[in-house]
Amino acid sequence: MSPEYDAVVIGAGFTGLYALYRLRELGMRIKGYEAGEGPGGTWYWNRYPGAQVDIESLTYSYSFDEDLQQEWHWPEDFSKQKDLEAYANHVADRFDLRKLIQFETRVDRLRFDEDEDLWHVHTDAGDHVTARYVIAATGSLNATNIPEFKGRESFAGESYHTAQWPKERVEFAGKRVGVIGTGSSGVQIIPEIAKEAAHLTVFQRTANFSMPSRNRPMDPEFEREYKKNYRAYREKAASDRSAVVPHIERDRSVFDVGEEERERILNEAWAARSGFRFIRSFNDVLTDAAANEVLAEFVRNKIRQTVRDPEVAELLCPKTHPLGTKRPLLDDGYYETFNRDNVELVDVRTNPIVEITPAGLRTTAHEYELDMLVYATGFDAMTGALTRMTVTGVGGGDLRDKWAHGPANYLGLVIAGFPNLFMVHGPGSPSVLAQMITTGEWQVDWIGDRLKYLRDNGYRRIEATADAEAAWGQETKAIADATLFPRADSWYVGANIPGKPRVFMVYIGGFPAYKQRCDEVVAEGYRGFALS
Ligand code: NA7
Repeated sequence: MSPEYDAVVIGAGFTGLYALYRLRELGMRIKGYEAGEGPGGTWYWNRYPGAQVDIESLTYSYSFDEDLQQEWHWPEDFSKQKDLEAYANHVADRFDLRKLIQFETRVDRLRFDEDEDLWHVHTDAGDHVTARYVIAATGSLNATNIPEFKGRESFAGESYHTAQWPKERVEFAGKRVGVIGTGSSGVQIIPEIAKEAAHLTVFQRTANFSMPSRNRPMDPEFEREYKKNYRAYREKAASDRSAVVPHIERDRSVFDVGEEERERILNEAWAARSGFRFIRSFNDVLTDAAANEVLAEFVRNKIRQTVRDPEVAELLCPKTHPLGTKRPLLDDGYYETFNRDNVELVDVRTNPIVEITPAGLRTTAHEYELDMLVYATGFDAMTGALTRMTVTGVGGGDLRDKWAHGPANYLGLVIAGFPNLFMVHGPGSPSVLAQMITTGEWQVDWIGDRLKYLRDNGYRRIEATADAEAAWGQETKAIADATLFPRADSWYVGANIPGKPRVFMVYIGGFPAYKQRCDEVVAEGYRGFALS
């Protein structure tokens, strides 16, 4: 039996779009499925007020087409959701990708046919197609997490999750709004709601480290210069561990410099508008707890200088995890928001949320009456998009069972027992700890090269060996264990989802090392893969 498609691409976010482009270039018969009504993935779904990217758009954008990067104009340094969504639509049209994608269709079941070496792909719209390969461009932060609070359904007011925000304008004026969550989404939406709502109550379980983005309209001179040297900037990003430019990198410890010099360096890094850059102002921030604490205290002092009420300021000071071991945030006036009379901060670490009531929310200390509840409660990160589908591999193996103790994988790209299935930004890849458009392009190119090789050499099945997978798991764990990352209860380790196995899910050896590892494997005759 010959499959209908050479490949199905799941997801039309930025990597899914590029995967469609690239595989079509290779002359493949392809089909894309996308749950949203349009392309953009993260930037389609997260349309809450204040949503914007925290890496400069001249970097956080496609590099595969020179005309595209020269012609596209980003209005601000850090693009708003609507501009990123417009860009995704532009790319879909410009490269004629839309016709390859079936929108408003969610892939809900994948089954590998061992006799025919192909995937059966089923959707919630009742489609059933076959494809030799499946590319899961399903995103790292796609499966939304709404905690199972008692009484959640009983709430009489409006409620929204930030990543399922309606397309229609949501009215905050005159309302008592509660926001649960103070991660990236929380710190972006909170200042926006505060400007309009009658009253805003912020329910904070964990204070986070956030830096000012100082977002501003694109400077035409800067844009010209950047575009003139785009190739060099892209090369720099490709050789950077987080795939970002420009960056500050100093090969010295926090303790190698005197206090004055350290303060100067940190202030300079603080102004650099990037958590990645701030952390890398010294070389031991993520490996030495004492060094980390110096930077953490620097940030806490910024918070104390900004927030007028000392008790509120102290509550906003992160003390539960080392700086950088949860995503460092960028904000536009987050801390200043707590100087407003209509904003209240509630500590739900000390007094946890007990239940949602028809009238609002009750903690162990108090009941809060609310007209609207906003869940900025994040995602079942890295694995949720795949484990929410039913994925059946060889011998009837279910991916959920396979990943019950952690997301075993090889190179963050493939999973033993699930042949011909490739992940982009999967667990075990640099994923969310690097700039995801550039790393996504690279992973898609790598996958494309493999598919071409398989086709040109008459193979129709590729799979990771169990040994290679186990070794990759040990390698990624060893890299993480040499850092402070595993100490934090972050979504990088699945700590935000009750019952999720605690495994550090990101490859943090850096993007250049990651590329080298993936390329070495190929150069060594597809080490760790079985081809047939
Ligand atoms: P995050 O970063 O996972 O933030 C979710 C927030 O919701 C975080 O403050 C959580 O507190 C809070 N949360 C989650 N569950 C609960 C419960 N049960 N009670 C109280 N508070 C809760 O998601 P975001 O959408 O903000 O950002 C995701 C990523 O997008 C971001 O890191 C960037 O990479 C882009 P916790 O910290 O778990 O105590």
